Amino acid sequence: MALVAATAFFFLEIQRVAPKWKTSLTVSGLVTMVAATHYFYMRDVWVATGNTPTVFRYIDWLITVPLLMVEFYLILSAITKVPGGVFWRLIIGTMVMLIGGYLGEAGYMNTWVAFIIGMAGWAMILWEIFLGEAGKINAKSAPPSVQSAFNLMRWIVVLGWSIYPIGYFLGYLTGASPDKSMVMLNVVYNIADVVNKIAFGVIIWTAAVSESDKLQTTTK
Ligand SMILES: *C/C=C(C)/C=C/C=C(C)/C=C/C1=C(C)CCCC1(C)C
Repeated sequence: MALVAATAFFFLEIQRVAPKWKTSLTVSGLVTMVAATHYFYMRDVWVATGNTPTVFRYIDWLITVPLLMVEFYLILSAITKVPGGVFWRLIIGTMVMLIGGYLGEAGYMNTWVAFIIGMAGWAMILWEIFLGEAGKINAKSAPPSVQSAFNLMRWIVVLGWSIYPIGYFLGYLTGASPDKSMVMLNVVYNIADVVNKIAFGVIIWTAAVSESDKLQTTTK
């Protein structure tokens, strides 16, 4: 329900911000909308069968995580020209991370090997936003409000996202009984999704509103 409410909020706020920020808010609303829809599917699977809805969770992530990565690209593009390589490196890192995780969770690969592949994908993303070109463009060209948004967003990708590998670890790698560990896994993933999708969008909304207000006062 929080994801549904966040969707309404982001979509309604689109009309309040300057044109070059509208796409960022649209994408934030799409992320929470796609996730809310998948949570309805996931709830049905869980209630009807008691099984972990792994397939729906990964379909959701395969759509929403690339969209979150697009946000990094968009907020930098709102202020300067950004090479396409930034976008592709973020997407490739995302795919390695999620495909690795899925192969482990769905039982197609040893859970430890899959975990390590997933961690490598996440490391690629972190490298790009901290030390790679995206991080450099932010440090060089972004105004203070965008820099602080970019900075908060990348800490979400470090701290907020670290909840997922912890969930995976608790779900598959502790040796606990599947019944208990699957409840843990789902609770942890659910909390992580709320934080990482809604808080991430709110940070972008803050930068968009403050940059738009600035434009308004300078043109008056
Ligand atoms: C909205 C959904 C989001 C932000 C999902 C993010 C998912 C991850 C950061 C998953 C990470 C994983 C690893 C780093 C290791 C392997 C297992 C995963 C896929 C859970």
